[in-house]
Amino acid sequence: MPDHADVPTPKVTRRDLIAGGIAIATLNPSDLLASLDAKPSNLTLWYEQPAAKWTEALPIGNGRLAAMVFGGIQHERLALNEGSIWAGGPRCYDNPEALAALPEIRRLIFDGKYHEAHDLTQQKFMGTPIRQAPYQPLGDLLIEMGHGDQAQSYRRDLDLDSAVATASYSIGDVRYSREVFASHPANLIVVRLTASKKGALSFSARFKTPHVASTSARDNLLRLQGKSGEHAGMPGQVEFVGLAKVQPQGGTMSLDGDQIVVRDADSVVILISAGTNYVSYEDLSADAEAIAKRHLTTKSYDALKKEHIADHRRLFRRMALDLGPVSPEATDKRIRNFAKASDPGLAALYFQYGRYLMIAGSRPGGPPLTLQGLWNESMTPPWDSKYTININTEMNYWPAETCGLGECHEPLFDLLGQMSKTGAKTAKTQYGVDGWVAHHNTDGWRGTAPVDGATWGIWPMGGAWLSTHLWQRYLFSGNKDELARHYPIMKGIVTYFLQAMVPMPGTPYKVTCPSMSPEHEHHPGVSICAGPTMDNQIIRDVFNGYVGASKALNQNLDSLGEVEVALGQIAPNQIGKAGQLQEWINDWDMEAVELTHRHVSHLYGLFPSGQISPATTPDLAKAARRTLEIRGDAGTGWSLAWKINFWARLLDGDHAYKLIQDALHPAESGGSGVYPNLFDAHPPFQIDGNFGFASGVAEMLLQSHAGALDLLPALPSVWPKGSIKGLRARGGFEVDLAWSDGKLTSATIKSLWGTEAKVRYAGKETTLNLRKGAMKKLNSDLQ
Ligand code: FUC
Repeated sequence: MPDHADVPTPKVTRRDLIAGGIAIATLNPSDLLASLDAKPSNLTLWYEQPAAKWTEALPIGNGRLAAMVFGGIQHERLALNEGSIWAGGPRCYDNPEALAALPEIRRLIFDGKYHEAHDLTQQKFMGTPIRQAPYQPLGDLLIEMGHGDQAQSYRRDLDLDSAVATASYSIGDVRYSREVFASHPANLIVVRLTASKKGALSFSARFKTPHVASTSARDNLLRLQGKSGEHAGMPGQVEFVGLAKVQPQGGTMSLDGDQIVVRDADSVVILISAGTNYVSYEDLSADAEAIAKRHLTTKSYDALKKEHIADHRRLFRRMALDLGPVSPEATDKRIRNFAKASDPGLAALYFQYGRYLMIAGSRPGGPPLTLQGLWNESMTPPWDSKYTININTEMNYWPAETCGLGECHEPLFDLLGQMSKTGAKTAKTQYGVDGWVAHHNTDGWRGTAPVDGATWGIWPMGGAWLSTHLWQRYLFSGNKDELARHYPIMKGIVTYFLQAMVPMPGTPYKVTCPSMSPEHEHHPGVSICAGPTMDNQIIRDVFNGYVGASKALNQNLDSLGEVEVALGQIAPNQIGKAGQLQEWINDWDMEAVELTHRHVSHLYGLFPSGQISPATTPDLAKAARRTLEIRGDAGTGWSLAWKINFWARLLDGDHAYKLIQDALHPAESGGSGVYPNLFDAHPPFQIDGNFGFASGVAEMLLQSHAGALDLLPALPSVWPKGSIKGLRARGGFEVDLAWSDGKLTSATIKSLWGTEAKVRYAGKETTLNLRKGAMKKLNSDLQ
């Protein structure tokens, strides 16, 4: 951003300072500069007013530290998070009484006594305590400007291409600007305040936190120190320290209680750092203070910014998406107008925002994305802002591989490694078997026992579903060393199912029991059952992935026979009396409590799995379509996002687009959709829908699960012309596509590791044999 230092006195006209909407001739010099900052791209979220609510503020993050930037004129608020602040402390949730009750629970289920099975499960099988711990905020850095609130020519924005949030405005003859970014390489949040006139910056700054904590100021350092909150009788044990180093140029600095007061400065840089004692779910031995201090660098602002932008762009610029015209309006207006105006650019922006949030929220070595990513302002957030693993955490990572952010997937693999340890205890304690298991939630302490209540918790598939990401990862990366590291986690899940599945009386099948089709009651008051369709689909993927991994790594080949036998004992997908794909092993679907239930779990086989597809299983694909018709389009944010992916896999781009429209509905007017800051609304805010959307758009433009690279498989008619660069496909391919009049004009396919690729488009097919690193450009005839 250019320095405003020598700008002549501005006479400000309030105008759209945005790409495409500026009549340059009407601008005075300061507006002109501001407009140059607003570079004409579709990678900016921007607003004409400060954020009044948290869901209007703009998120930044470095994979560990995060902030929501409000862009206030007089009162600036940075709502801060550090990714390891969990209430309570290390604990095991397993219920030692469970194992004794298991045979009776199973008997009751097989006898069709679901209510009795539910009650016994609730009494004897649920984890202790029954609720897991919430993820909690660090606190706020508050900046109180001395210049009042009456500003003109206000603008704030978040540039996705540089990952810098900016606010600027004029008061009298001074133009004030603020930049905030979260640097991954420096492990800091960096703030810079500038003014167009020397000595014009006066403000006070302090920390504030909802925790029981102390705040203080000494020399040029603000300090926040505390412990996380209590959870289920256990005092919070995560110690945290937040530091903010205030570095003014010019002016004076003094202390006032726990505040630092700056007067008449020319510019100021504030470095925000934080540390906790959290090493892992079982180890709280780190030195919070030392970590926070270590990162308070002496590097210059310009050097920090340059390093940050380079780091961010290395990931972000792997992809580009153009879906057509871009509205010049402010982002909140674009959201409000989306249903009536032609603004395909908003869908492209929202797609890129999903990628931005993944880069900001999930980096190697850091925590995996919670229900809110890294961003949470509440001590008691919705669903504890933890990991709901019966859809939400998996959805968070759906775009990681397809959208070129493979390394951002890694925190999930770390989580899996840890859960495979806690889950081994749960498997032994509650089921009396080897291997590992996790139910529908986990938290900072990597709880794996069933929690919350039997209606939601008694589902032994959370770890299994997450573990399918390990094989998928290999299909994209081809990295055998990494696969070998993940292999014991995969083997542990397989071991669990080989031992824990039981014969279902009267059938040739072995099933999970007890289980459920997530959160859906097949009869009033009961979700508990045996062998629901989703479980069978997930286990099929788990077993097949393990067989594939064993062969790729040349390990355990002589014991694969047992897995092959078990594969043959899994109940098949079935088509029910309404022509639908059956959700349960019995055809209960049309009797179920909520025909339009938000979870469409049994379509796991359609997406994310590739078990069902129009090309390979046309009858099942037709049944899946029927299921979606019965379910209807409405749903929570993540449910809408899942349905984009489903319709893309059914090759129906126009229906997928209908869900895109629903997903971009303004949440302000009620229901699911998006908040002004483009955070997804369940409601309330839940980040899974952001990532599910990005995945859905990728699936509309390229698929690679059905034995070929399928180009533009579900292009909607509203996107007749466009291009995408950098999509990734299984087998190690990078794909760039361009289309016009709704038809492919060119496809460039690069092989990242030198394997054969079958390519399909509009009924045509070709096979490419590219050497590693080689590239081939195809036309619409695939020539
Ligand atoms: C599952 C969903 C809810 C919500 C919660 C976090 O339980 O059924 O809709 O997303 O997770």
